[in-house]
Amino acid sequence: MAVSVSGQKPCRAKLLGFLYPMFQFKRLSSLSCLFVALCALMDHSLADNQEFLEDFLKREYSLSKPYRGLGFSSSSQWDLMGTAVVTPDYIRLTPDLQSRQGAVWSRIPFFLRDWELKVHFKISGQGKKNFNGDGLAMWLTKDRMQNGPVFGNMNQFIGLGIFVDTYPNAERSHDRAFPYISVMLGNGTLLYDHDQDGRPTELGGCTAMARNTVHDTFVLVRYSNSRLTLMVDVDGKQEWKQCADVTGLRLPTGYFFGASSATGDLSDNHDIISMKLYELAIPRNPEQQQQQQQQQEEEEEVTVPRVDNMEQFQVAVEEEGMSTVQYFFTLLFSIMGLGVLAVVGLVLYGRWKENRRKRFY
Ligand SMILES: *[C@@H]1O[C@H](CO)[C@@H](O)[C@H](O)[C@H]1NC(C)=O
Ligand SMILES: [Ca+2]
Repeated sequence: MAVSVSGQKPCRAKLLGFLYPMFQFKRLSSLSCLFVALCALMDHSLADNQEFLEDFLKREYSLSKPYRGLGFSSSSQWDLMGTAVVTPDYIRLTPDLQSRQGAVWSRIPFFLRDWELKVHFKISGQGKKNFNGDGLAMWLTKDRMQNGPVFGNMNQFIGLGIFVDTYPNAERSHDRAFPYISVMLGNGTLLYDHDQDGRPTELGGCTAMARNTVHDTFVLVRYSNSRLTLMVDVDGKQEWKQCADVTGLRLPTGYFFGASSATGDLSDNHDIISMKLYELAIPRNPEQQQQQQQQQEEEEEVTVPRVDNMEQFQVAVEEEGMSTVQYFFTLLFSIMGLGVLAVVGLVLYGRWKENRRKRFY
């Protein structure tokens, strides 16, 4: 059951744990190709490995077919909310209809420190491109089961939000293509701004053509040692592409996983097929272990989510905006400047000609 989805790409999901230092390379694709090839060669040893690694799947924090008891059984570890419904093959957060909000939330507070969340989702609808919305979000937050304007969850949330934004609200849509996936860390006062598609609070993101695809679409969130990496697999090539990488991100424990979605004037079907939480076993030597312990003690004090080098991101976002505006004005003034020069040139030329004519008389 739970194996069915991860079974399609067993080697990559497992090997990612050992690929960690390689994430900095953008050319992850070629690496994963290599590993897929290696996996094929080592099929047998992997079969042994599989059981061992399956232990790291934390079923209590995972959501996969068949969604037994979900939404009505008291023994279920997840709750449904709003328009969310369970079918044999997916959890539909919203149907392709206007003004709907739906969500699914874990009931159990989450305390693991090194983890990886793999979300299999599907966004589909009748609307033409950019006439659909609004997208879906995945959460690890202090509060659960709240209604609100941020993809069907409350604003000023506390914790992590990963947004698959399918509609460009801001006029400046030319600077990025949609759907756009982004990361935000809420601290209770920060506001997600829909009108700007969350640009001011975004810690990182990427374009991901994850709507109306024939193949499966996945997002992978990895959190370990205060580093959050976001990867996507939406091209049907069975490889992860890096989408965001945030260091110095402090996230308190005891939060809840969830996924939510909302439609407005524009709509889509927003489906969750699975959310699988893996505990990461990070190999550490004793020195690192001590360091880790120290770090953990420090982290006990983290009660509000924060990013150590927050300013860096804010500047980056502004700079990006400025440069576009600057570019526009530079171009505008250049054209205007050339126009003025041309007029001045013509006037001067005219006078010069007139003077010459006068001289000849
Ligand atoms: C949340 O972050 C913003 C921006 O970094 C900061 O101005 C604000 O004081 C923070 N709020 C809390 C409750 O820490
Ligand atoms: Ca949007």
